Amino acid sequence: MSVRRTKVAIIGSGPAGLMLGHLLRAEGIDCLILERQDREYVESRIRAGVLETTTTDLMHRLGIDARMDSEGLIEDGFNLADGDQLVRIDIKALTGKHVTVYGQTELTRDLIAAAPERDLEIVFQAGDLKLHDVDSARPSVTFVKDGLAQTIEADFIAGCDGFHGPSRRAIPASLAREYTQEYPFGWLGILADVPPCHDELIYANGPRGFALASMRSPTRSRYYIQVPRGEKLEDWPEARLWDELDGRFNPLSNHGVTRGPALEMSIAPLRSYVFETMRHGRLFLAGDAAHIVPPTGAKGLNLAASDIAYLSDALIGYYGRNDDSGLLHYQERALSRIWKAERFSWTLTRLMHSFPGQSPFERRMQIAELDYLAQSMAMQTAIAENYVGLPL
Ligand code: RFL
Ligand code: PHB
Repeated sequence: MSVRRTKVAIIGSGPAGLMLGHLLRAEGIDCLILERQDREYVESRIRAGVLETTTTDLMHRLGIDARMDSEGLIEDGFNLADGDQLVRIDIKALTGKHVTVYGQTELTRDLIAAAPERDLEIVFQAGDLKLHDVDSARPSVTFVKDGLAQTIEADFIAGCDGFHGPSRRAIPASLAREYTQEYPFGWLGILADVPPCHDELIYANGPRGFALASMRSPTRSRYYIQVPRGEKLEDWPEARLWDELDGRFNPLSNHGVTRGPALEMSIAPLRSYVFETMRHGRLFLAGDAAHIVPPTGAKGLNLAASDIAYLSDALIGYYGRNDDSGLLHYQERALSRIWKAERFSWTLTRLMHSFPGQSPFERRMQIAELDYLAQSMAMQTAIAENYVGLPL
């Protein structure tokens, strides 16, 4: 058994863990990242696509921004549709801000590639990871790497291990409160090297349910459609999905849907979830480890980034100025932003999806809300300011 010591042991090399590791190393604070998967797996996961300025600002602060700045697409607006009418939300005019389309996959690759030159150690394939004594002054993490049992003793543990990781479970249930909302559908996504059907994102709520036209670049498209919960990928040959996307987006888009072979297809369930508390002793949770939003508001990765903005400030204050106020207020600051993002994602999910058993009256309510939105600058502004991200 080998034993090492560090200041902050970070569990998980998703965006939350990687950003935290880089921010701490930039201040000379000892830390390391323990990741269950191998590097190739982490670098090929297809997930989020839309970054708020809170997230791009962090990447700029780190100076890991060259590819994001050259390849990211600045989006000044996006569209909501109720079947046959596009309502453009002019986020630039309404908020003075924009969002950036740059895949989580690319952001993760950039953060991993920059790790060696910045002396940030990432241990991939750290198996059977366990947290110990998190509410004591000497917390530790054990794991197995290449058949060898290892212990990391740390001042603090950052649980950045996503929804299924072990960190959240290291907090006794009696000290926490869980809030959950499951939705009766998931999103079936497809990534393909074909030009996007429209220059900006379209979120559509048609008679056949929700669909999203998104992109990764001028030559790479990302589409999603709503499918019932429990639907199997085998039920969706590519041609069936393209037929469905044609039907949804050809009438709405500038360029029409171009078909191409799938680089990836997957189904993700939709849920809202918040775990209160985000701190137990010397363990701090951040990102999907503590909360999940349905992807409708494009908030998951961005919330992980804002948690890390608060948590890194707190740790830097602790080590740099012997000031523990940031650590004491971490959860309160993070949760205030999280709940507002939960509210926005839930509202947009309810507005834009077909719910099984939805009454004709409820459908008319959705249409009326989209119709009202089309005419109301006040409502468009409220949507735009949430979409670009509320201030930290
Ligand atoms: P992650 O990315 O899940 O990373 C957690 C890491 O922890 C590792 N891990 C462990 N490591 C060691 N030991 C263990 N026992 C471990 N268990 C787990 C995992 O392998 C992994 O590497 O969490 P993080 O860093 O908090 O980041 C959160 C984001 O990934 C997530 O919120 C977003 O992807 C959500 N999301 C979107 N967010 C946006 O902001 N904008 C979007 O447009 C957007 N679109 C999406 C999305 C998520 C989707 N899916 C598939 C859930 C679209 C989709 C389809
Ligand atoms: C994506 O491009 O993957 C994407 C975009 C917007 C969302 C969710 C996902 O709201």
